Amino acid sequence: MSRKHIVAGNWKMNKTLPETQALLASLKDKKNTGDAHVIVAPTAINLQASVTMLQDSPIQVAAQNMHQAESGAYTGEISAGMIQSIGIDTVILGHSERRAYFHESDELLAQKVNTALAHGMTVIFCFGEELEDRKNGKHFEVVESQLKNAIFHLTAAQWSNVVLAYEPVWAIGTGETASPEQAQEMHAFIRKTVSASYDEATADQVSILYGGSVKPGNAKEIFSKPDVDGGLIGGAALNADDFFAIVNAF
Ligand code: G2H
Repeated sequence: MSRKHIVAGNWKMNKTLPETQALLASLKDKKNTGDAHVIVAPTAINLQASVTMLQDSPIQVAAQNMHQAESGAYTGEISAGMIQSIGIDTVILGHSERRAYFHESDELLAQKVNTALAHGMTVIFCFGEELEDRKNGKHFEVVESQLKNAIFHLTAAQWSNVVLAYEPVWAIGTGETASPEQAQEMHAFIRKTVSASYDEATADQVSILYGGSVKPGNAKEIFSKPDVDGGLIGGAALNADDFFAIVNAF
């Protein structure tokens, strides 16, 4: 299987401009010894400077969010066209922090996904169950409904611009990590669900990343699982040594 391995750093609301430049300078010096495609997602205000700094680097820049509308009276928001106009064509959508703190529903996310794909952008689509769901044995059901409500309206062809990121909410920034077996079990379920709604070829080509307290110490084992194609990294992406230890776990 020749699915792309991806390690993406979601910097969240961290790093001022000087701090962003310092971290990017350190990242540029690191050697990628494996085959992972590396992405960083700094905060919106630092995207342009990041693109400029990474011009001669294979490290790609992504946005953490965008609005579903083309333009207009949406104070504080950024559009797909604005992101693309500075040379970025990848956006993270549906992160659990956006869902929890900014009330982003599956329906809204479906609109954002549509806008991004209409622009030819690649979407890293995040989803995952909460602790209560897992305790109640509803984790598969919740994940399936998040996928069905937000992205299963896409055509099979559109899936070539979709990357999935399974992030169990109970493992985000908590130090708790899904075990490699739990990650594999869910990733295999996700792939089976995509296959059932589309076809095997679509399911086989989509990269499914795991996110939630991935660290240098646990990345290799998680990434060794057959349906785990990479990681979406939060806290550990804020340090160049830690991030590249994870990148080089492939
Ligand atoms: C999950 C992850 C990055 P962390 O949010 O998206 O963050 O690695 O800090 O759990």
